[in-house]
Amino acid sequence: MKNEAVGQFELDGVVMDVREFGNGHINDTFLLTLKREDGTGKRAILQRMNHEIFKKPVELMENILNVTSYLRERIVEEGGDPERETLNIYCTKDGRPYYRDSLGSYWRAYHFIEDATSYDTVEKPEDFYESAVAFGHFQKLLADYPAATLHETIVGFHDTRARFKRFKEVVAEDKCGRAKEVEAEIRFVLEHEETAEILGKMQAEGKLPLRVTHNDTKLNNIMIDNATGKAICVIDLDTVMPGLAVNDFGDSIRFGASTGAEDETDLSKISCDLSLFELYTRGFVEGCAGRLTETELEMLPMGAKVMTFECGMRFLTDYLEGDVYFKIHREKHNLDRCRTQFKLVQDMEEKWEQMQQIVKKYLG
Ligand code: ADP
Ligand code: GN1
Ligand code: MG
Repeated sequence: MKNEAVGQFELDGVVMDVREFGNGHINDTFLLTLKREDGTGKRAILQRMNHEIFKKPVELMENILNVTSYLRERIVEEGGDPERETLNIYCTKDGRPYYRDSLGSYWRAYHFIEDATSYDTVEKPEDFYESAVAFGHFQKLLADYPAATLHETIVGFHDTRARFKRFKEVVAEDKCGRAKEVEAEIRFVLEHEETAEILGKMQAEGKLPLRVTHNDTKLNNIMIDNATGKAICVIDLDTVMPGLAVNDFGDSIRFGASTGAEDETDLSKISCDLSLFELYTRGFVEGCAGRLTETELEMLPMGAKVMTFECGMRFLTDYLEGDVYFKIHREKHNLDRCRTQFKLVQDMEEKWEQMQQIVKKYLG
């Protein structure tokens, strides 16, 4: 259906080529090559939003339009370049930020951010540091955004307690008959009930403030400028909604401070690299520019552990449910992903004291 969608957007030229692009687990992303009237080339991104996951794509696009317009103003105030430092939407020929095709799928198009790369692994520690500054800065830029006006694009997205409860239901149902083979992993989840509880509890008690957060702070959701090495743009804004700063921090650590890929099958390659942890902590605290409370700072290691645990639990839930949420590229892919996350949690537990010591350096 991409061919139907391509023709609907008010693009900067004639579409010459359409091909699949990127390594996201959720949306279908395509790269469009365009030819402008003056004969020069241009590129654009076309995405089919996953409306099984994002149930209200129209509200989602309203969030993105509002957040990117707001960011645009802040970026201009800071003297930045809003064409490259935030996502820019192409509207359809009838002026909407999305197109609904004849099968009911929703599509959107973005300006392509040229001369920048999104990395799937930390190739250079500096990139990870830069991504930390950018995610922290993103939070700072949105600090005064009226959070209550944002739609919750996935209800309870990082409500780890609710996910824990759902996990137990999925195990009890065991609709694909897979529970038997993953008894050890199930036990690991059940032994971590406290980890599932802690941040929600602190939030309910008013110890952690609700902020506008990104909620999917993987390294590949940042564009890094090829020439300067600076992280210029935070992308994948589908999950921007009220959340916890420690979770934004934690999700980055989960992905970027791991010594192996998210789906590595050799678990001996998986651990939490403390020098990357420290580098990210430094960058994130700098980017947030004094906005984090003392309790938030103290809870950064917990954010890392909870996000890693939650993600592992989500992969395992999806495995037990028959791989209905995350895109998989091989059999047991979600199980492999789950195992790396639990290995990381274990490793963080062993390094807990050191993680606390690192964060202490940035307190006060
Ligand atoms: P998903 O939710 O599936 O992860 P993303 O929005 O993160 O989807 O897009 C997937 C990939 O496409 C990104 O990791 C990035 O490489 C690329 N991408 C997305 N938007 C842009 C853009 N505006 N310019 C350049 N590349 C982009
Ligand atoms: C998904 O969309 P993507 O690939 O950036 C997921 C994240 C997970 C991540 C695990 C909307 O992120 O929550 O942490 O996969 N996004 C959604 O790699 O569920
Ligand atoms: Mg992404």
